[in-house]
Amino acid sequence: MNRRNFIINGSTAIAGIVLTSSPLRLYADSHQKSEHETDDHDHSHGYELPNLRYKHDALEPYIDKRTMEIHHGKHHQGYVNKLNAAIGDYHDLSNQSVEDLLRNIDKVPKTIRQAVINSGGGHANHTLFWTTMIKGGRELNGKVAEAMKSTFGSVDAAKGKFLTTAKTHFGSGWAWLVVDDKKKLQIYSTKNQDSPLMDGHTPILGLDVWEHAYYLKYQNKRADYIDAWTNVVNWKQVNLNYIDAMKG
Ligand code: MN3
Repeated sequence: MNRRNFIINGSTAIAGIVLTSSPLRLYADSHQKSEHETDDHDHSHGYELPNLRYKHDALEPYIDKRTMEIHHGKHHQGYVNKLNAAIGDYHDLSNQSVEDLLRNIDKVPKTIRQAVINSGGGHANHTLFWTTMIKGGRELNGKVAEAMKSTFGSVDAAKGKFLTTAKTHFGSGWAWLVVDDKKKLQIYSTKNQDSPLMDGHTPILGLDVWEHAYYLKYQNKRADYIDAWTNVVNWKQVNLNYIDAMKG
C-alpha cells in the first residue's frame, strides 16, 4: 500500500465516508464504483474503464445502442489498455489520476509523452463524455447558465457557439466548454484526444466528434449527430462540473 492510499484509507476509517480529494472530484457525482474499484486514486493495478451510468440503449434514438457498445467497450477500453501499456513500469506516474498526468504532461518522460497525450487524453475525455449525457437530457440552469450569459451574451449564444465549434472542427477531435486558468468559460475544439487539462483548463462538457462516435448511425452527417446529441445533454452534471471547477 503506498502512502497516498494509506492516507485515504485512514481518512475513510476515521470519517466513515469516502473522501475523494480532487482531481477526480470533477467526476465524483457521476462516478459509479464497481466492486473492483475501491479507490479513485489507486492505479497500482492500472487505469480502469469506468462503468456507464445507464444502459447502452438509454440514449436511443439519438445515440444508438451499437455505437455505445463499441464506443465504450472497445474504443474507450482501448485507450485505457494503451495508457496502461505506455505507463508500464513508471510506478511514480501510475500513482496519479489520469487528470493529473495530463495537467503535468511536461513531467511525463518524453519517450511516452505522446502515448499519454493520446491514450490518457482518450481515457479522460471519454470518462467525462459519458457522464454529461443522460436519457431525456436535463435542463440548463444554475451557475453555469449565469456564467454562459455573462461570457457569451446569452445561453443560446453559448450553445450556438459550442455547436458551431463542433460542426466546423476539421478531422477527429472534441468540442469543449471549459473553465480556464482565469476561471472564465471558454469554448473551443481540440484535435485528436488532446485534453484541455494540458493547458491548465478544466473541461466541464465535451463532445466527441470522431467518426467512431457517430458513423454507424449518421455516416458522413456529423451535423445531424451533433444536433441529435443536444437531446441527451446532462446540463445538471455540467453545472456541477462548473461549480467544482470554480472551487479549485
Ligand atoms: Mn470517442
